Amino acid sequence: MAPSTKLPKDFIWGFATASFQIEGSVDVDGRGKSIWDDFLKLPGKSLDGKNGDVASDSYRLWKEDIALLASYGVRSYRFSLAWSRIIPLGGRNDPVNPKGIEFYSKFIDELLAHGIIPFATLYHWDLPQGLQDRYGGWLNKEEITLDYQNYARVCFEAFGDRVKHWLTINEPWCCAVLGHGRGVFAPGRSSDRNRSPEGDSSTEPWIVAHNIILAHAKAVTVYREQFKPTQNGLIGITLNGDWAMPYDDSPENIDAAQHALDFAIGWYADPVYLGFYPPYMREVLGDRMPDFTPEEWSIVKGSSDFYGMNTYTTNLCRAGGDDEFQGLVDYTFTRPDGSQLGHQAQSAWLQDYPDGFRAVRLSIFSLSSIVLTCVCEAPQLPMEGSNHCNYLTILATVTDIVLRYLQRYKLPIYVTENGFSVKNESDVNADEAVKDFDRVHYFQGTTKALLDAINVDGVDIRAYFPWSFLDNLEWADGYTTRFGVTYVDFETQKRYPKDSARFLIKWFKEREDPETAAKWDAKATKTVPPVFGDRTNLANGAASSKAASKLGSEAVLPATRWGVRTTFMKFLAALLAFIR
Ligand code: GBH
Repeated sequence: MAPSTKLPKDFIWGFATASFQIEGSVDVDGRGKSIWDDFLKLPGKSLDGKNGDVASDSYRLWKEDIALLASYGVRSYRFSLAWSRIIPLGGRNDPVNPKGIEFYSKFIDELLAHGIIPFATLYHWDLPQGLQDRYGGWLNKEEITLDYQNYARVCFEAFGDRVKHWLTINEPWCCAVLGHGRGVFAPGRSSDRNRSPEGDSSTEPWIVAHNIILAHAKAVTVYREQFKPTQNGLIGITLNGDWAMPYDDSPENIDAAQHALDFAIGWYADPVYLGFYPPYMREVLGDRMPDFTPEEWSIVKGSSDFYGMNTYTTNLCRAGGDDEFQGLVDYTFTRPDGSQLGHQAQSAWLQDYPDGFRAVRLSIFSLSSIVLTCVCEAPQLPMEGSNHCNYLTILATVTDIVLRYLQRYKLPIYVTENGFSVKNESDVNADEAVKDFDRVHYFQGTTKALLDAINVDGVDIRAYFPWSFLDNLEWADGYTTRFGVTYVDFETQKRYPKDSARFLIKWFKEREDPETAAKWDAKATKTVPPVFGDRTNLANGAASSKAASKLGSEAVLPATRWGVRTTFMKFLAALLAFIR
């Protein structure tokens, strides 16, 4: 029997963002500073010299943004709460800011009114500056774990009656390595004295990661003990994890791929899901690698209800090099024969590589079987240009392998980020940028892999959130790099849906389980017309007529929230499909 082409019951999809990348309005309504506010204003810290003072202006445009999301027909929205709006100085004895609570509270209400499930991240890198100044932020285990736990408690209390999906920490690897090792992200600490007057890259990243894991576990403990019995939500951490493929089939490079995964994913996932640090990390780091006490392990192990996964690309791994943050493994996108692994994004670390995914169909508890298959198959495939789509049908994508690899943690997977930055997208105007072919191509590959992982390989995946809903502040890249499925003109703050938005919306609408769709449609008390399908302009009137008509003429999407007539049409369509 052919595998199903539908998504499972209750599958959640939507788009993702993070507070500091989109909100702006940094000094209104009592917000305290975060470590990113001043960091980006230091010379040389952001690529274009710009900062987060305005960003995508979403703190002001929140209602329009939710209307736009609703017009896209999403089922969920992944956003993050700004700690320093809620507790401006950050600490457990510092005052809570009623205006911060009020903002996110009405934000959540508005999402729910549109039938959109709020998927809230507590921490997406914007630590209150107050805590950095007071005691060194994530470096101070006693203080930060209690302050984070308190902040989490305040959020559960204020929003937990309505938020049923919590992410504790986004990508702790980045806070540890980029913030305290390479020094390219706030707070910018590093041994490199050209970069930072203080910091120790050989010790701090391991300490920071350790403290983040414990803080996460403490927040989860509070949730499970004090809130879950009445609020009944899910809570977990979300980790970045790109696939690691051996450069060739030499034994040392096959080991190198596993070592890369140990340092990128296992560093966090092994403690949280399995209750130990990867032995290879101890081997490399010796006593620089911290350990938990038995009591700490007892709350760390099992401290996530699901596997939260952010994934973007694949790295070819070669043993050697001195980069400890990559497990003493060299990364490259250039194959032994000189060809590129995939299509290059604007971001140097990102290539679109949609073929690793389906190379192995077996269950994935043994890494070597996977990588061997990849290595054997991948180099013979045509890699560039129009052939891409052909081999998509032969082998799907990298994410698929990652998805199956993560089954070793034996929990449902929520894909909380996945996306692509189109090269030079910031150099063209809105009319050009919305034709984001490379991003569409990327999502063609990853969505196919997603579906195959679910329906062919039987991986339990419950959600998918492309990054990002809007073009936004791409951290140290400033505004030079765009990941949005919606173009933002940063001069006017107008929003223009890109072709990738259209592709994804249509893709998900066509594959949603009809009962699930009907159930969620019924929850909306407010509706807006779909942005694609009837040529209606966006809620804020921002779509260029050109972009809107281009999109409208090609993609007529069912107006799923428009009641009985639509339901009947859908029923007819399903019946026809069945007869055929
Ligand atoms: C995500 O990180 C973030 O959660 C999100 O905020 C961000 O906007 C989005 O991706 C796009 O970047 O500096 O060469 O050592 C993505 C995962 C992991 C990708 C670290 C960049 C840097 C490698 N990131 N990686 S390097």
